[in-house]
Amino acid sequence: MPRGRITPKNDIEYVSVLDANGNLDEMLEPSLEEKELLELHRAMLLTRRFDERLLSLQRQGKIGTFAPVKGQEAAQLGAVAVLRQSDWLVPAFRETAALIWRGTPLEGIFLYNAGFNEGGRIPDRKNDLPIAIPVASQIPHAVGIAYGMKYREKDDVAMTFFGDGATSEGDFHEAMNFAAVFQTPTIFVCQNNQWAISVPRDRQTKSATLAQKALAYGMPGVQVDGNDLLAVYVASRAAVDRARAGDGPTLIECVTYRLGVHTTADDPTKYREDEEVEAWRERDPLPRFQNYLVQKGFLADEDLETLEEEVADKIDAAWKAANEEMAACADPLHMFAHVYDTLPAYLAWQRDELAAEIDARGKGADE
Ligand SMILES: Cc1ncc(C[n+]2csc(CCOP(=O)(O)OP(=O)(O)O)c2C)c(N)n1
Repeated sequence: MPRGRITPKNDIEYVSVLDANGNLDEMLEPSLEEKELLELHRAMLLTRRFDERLLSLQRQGKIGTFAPVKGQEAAQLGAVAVLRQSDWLVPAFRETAALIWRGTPLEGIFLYNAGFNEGGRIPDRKNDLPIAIPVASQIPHAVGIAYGMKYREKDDVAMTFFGDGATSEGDFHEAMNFAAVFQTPTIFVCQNNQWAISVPRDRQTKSATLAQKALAYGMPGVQVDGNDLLAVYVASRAAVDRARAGDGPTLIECVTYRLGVHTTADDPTKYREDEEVEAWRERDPLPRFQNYLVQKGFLADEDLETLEEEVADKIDAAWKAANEEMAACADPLHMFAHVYDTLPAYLAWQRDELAAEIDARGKGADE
């Protein structure tokens, strides 16, 4: 009986292109045009300011709870930047940057967070799934869609996003297993932002990396600096090219950090140290990418001022449009409008009951 060692063939690659100050490793720089880089920067700035506005509106009681994206913009934008419009985006609940890049209108995101179903509407001809709240539930959906793409002999891919906490859920493991066995064109983007609400990464897994979980299932895993948009882009480009070529799924671990609250319902000062947050703040993806663009000669201070104004105007206009739509949907009966094509009898009954109640109260007020 032999007793030896089995040495798995694969290992984990680590990719970083920009250092903490935005200095470039020229050997690894992806070939992106100035225009594309500036579009990505615009989306990053817009997302940052939009996220800040959402937080301010939530604190004023004008929208409900939401999950801020601050700090994770590069991890999302670097990944979705390689998608075609016909590819599929399968988000969780923190993917504001990805949604904005894919063309979800800001007013829709405002509406959704203000509790209006209308905000969850996916724009026509966009292959994006709605926001998924149950942790990891979206991951099998992405694999199913990718399987469908393969079955139909299309070369579209499905990209899904999730956090470090999601890798402890059964859905993650079942999805990874199925994807590898059936070589589905799925890109798994794990945003390891170090915390699952108050559970730190070292209570989530004993693995040295999250990327290495891919190896157990028989697919490539890569770890990247998730605060470096170019590193995420390089890894995602390779993963998407592989998937389109019929070579199956990839797991990308973006090492990043949630700079703000988990959602507006928690207080992170109760469970994490200020020093940790400060250390990560120095690696903020936004100034880092801006430094890179300045060094390339693509961005000057005046450009930034103009862009800040343009972004602020866009957000103001979207909030105005969202308010108009909210006013148009203010009738409580509106909640029955888009749930079903044909309302089931029990809901039609509830709607009629509510209408009668409103009518009766209205009459009461007149008396
Ligand atoms: C199945 C399920 N369990 C618990 C929750 C409550 N919950 C919401 S977010 C969250 C933590 C998620 O952490 P992670 O996957 O790392 O993503 P992050 O929030 O850090 O982006 C939990 C436990 C939920 N939404 N769904």
